[in-house]
Amino acid sequence: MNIKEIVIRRMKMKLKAPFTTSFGTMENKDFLLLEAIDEQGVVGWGESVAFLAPWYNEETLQTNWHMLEEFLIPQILHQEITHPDEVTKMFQTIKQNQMAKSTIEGAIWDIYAQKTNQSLARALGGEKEHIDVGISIGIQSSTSDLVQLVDTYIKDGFKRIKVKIKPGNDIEPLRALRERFPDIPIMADANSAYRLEDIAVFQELDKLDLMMIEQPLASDDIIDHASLQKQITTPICLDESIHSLEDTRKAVEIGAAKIINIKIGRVGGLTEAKKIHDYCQTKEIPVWCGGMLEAGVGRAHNVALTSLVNFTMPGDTAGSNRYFEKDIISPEVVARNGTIEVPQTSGIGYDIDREAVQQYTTDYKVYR
Ligand code: OSB
Ligand code: MG
Repeated sequence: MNIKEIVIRRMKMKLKAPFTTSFGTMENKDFLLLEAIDEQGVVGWGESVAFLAPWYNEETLQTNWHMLEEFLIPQILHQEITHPDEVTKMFQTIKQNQMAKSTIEGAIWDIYAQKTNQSLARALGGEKEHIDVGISIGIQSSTSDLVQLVDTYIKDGFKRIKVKIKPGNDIEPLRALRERFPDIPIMADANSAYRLEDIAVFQELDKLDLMMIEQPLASDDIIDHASLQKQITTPICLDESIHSLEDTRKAVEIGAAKIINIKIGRVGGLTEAKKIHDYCQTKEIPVWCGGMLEAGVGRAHNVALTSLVNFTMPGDTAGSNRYFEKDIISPEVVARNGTIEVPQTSGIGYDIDREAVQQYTTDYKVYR
């Protein structure tokens, strides 16, 4: 393929409910949507998972646009590409900025799957026809609200419940949940809000038979994660710390994580995500697919990736209707009884709803 045109759109979609993490509350999902068109008119889509503000990692919607416009798009336009794995190599001289890189790489994978007449899932080597999904719940204003919400999600069939925690809002809500739901898989995600000195909190959480604790400590401190893991039996799962296969290898080798959350954007794209999956499989480290409150395109990529066999734990990618009144794909991603069907049609397997895309677009630019 040879990409002759790329369109970047800035999107704004209202979330059905505000989402609160240890860093703050999001009311809208603001993101970049990328459309790439090749010389034969085949169209591929990519979605940036960078947020408006750099609270999750250092990338933002604007830094992604800057990187795409100044460095990444010029490397891709009018170049012959035979396989999406080549994109990682084309970006090799550009440091970091994984989410920006992943935005283009995802679109190239979509085009590649279409041109080879297969679903994105199959193109990646995925075999599963259904994937299990859990749900990630933001911090609630009261424990009784949380318990009630979890009750409805369990009735919806979600395969595990993830709860966001922050200092002062951790042991009490988790203990209440465990008392009310003794047998369901529950986990906590701290989004880096703690330090090793907070060990007392983790020793209490360790008594609640949690499935895992996700990213308790700073993103750049896998050494402290290894110390923490030695002191608790609940598995630690790393999210923000993992940007590459190399990060994964080091974390696993020093015992900083027993489970890895793979996010396509955070690791620079599907090619690297697949490498991490394969490595973890050889080390018998389970992986699951994290979420970034994606709209339809990012959600479709997550579904395809999760069809790989070592995604043995339920991911965070719920159906479109958990997040938005109306998504930008048709049909929307549907979770029924905690499972999503992996589409078998060519490419990402969902059509783009161009009317919806236009409705949510607040700015755009075309590159040729
Ligand atoms: O840490 O996994 C996270 C949402 C935004 C930013 C970071 C995270 C999350 C979630 C929600 O946990 C995942 C989802 O439902 O898409
Ligand atoms: Mg997380």
